[in-house]
Amino acid sequence: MATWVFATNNNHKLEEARSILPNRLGIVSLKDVSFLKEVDETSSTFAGNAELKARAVFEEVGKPCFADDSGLCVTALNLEPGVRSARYSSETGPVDHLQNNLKLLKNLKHTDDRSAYFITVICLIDSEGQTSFYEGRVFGEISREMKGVHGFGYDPLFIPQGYDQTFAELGEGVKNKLSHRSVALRKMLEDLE
Ligand code: ITT
Repeated sequence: MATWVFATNNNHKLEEARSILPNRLGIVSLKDVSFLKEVDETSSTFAGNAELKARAVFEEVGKPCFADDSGLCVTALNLEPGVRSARYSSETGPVDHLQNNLKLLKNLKHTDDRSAYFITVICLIDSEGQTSFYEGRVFGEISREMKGVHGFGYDPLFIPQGYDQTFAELGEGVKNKLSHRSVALRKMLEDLE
């Protein structure tokens, strides 16, 4: 059976992909292929960073793979934190999701426009080294306080359109139906089949 390496160090992303994609795709992790390097995300675009991550793994491991770069874009903040979502509260320190959420709440404190979207761009590299890109978005609003325990990142603050609870309250069943990542992964799956 063919296997696809999901080039991510984020175990939540890996779990989401494994529950959205069929088992027959044989998704393996970076750990499974002993890829231990950190890839610097130096591009100013989601597609550019997704390609950097996928390319680094393809070149070292030689197996078909895909990577996603994702983030939260908030209308009232000129679409920030965007590509800097992981390191919003500190460019240099370790990723701190709590501090990121607190910074976002602070920056939106006096703002009534709470609209935002999550975006994912996947870069897939096939066994011949050909790249393809798939994008997914989910629109919603930023809550006035953090709520819920599921998911990761900004999930405690993101209320998807049509719901009145955050992704972190709604849990993985709902998130995996609606999310930016699930939209992009389903486009990728359609293309592969
Ligand atoms: P890899 O690069 O190893 O895949 P990462 O967590 O560093 O893992 P990104 O560079 O794509 O991933 O950064 C994504 C950041 O955007 C992440 O740290 C969160 O802050 C936010 N984010 C992305 N997808 C999210 C989601 O589904 N739920 C909540 N926050 C998300």
